[in-house]
Amino acid sequence: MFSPHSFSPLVHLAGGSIFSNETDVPCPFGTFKCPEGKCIPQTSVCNYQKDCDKGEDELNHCPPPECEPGQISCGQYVFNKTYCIPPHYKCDMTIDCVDGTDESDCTYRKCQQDDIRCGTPSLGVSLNGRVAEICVPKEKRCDGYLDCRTGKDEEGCTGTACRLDQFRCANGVRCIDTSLKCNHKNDCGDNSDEVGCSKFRPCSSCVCWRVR
Ligand SMILES: [Ca+2]
Ligand SMILES: [Ca+2]
Ligand SMILES: [Ca+2]
Repeated sequence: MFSPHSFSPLVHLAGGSIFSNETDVPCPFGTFKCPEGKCIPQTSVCNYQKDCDKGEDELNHCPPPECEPGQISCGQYVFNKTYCIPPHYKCDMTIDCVDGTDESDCTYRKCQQDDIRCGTPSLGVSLNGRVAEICVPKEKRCDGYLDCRTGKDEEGCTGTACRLDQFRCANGVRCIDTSLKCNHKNDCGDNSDEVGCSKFRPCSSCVCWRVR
């Protein structure tokens, strides 16, 4: 005879839910069984979100996510750990990638006497037995861009300090995403993001207009 358990998933299905918290019942076709017994849709496996209680749906050889344009990827993908980083996080003496590949194969700048000293990175990299410090050329002081992750080079300067992967508007008020540069829209407010751009926008399926 049937045990009450064998009916359980069907009862749940009839109720409009595929979730079952019983560990000894199979999950309906097309679903994934979490160790705690929960059945989750197959589409929730490797969707970069934890659906099983302990995230087992993301731990079974999921492919790494695609990084946003302009970002670079770490060597190893581990769920819930940093995998995509902006390029300037490479070789900045702070370990960002779970496998540390952003700080491998680096030639660090030797600090010059008149350099700006950024301070010891939060995750200090030991070079030749001493904790190294990142230094940036003095020209980077108050140029509106955060060359030091500590922000030391922009301390006490006027205007907004932008990340290195952003565009800084000429009026110094705003930092915008670089994708907004030359998009024929005045995102800065002073139009500086549209200065020096090509007069013609690239042709796709649209009609090309000459922009005066
Ligand atoms: Ca780094
Ligand atoms: Ca700077
Ligand atoms: Ca724009």
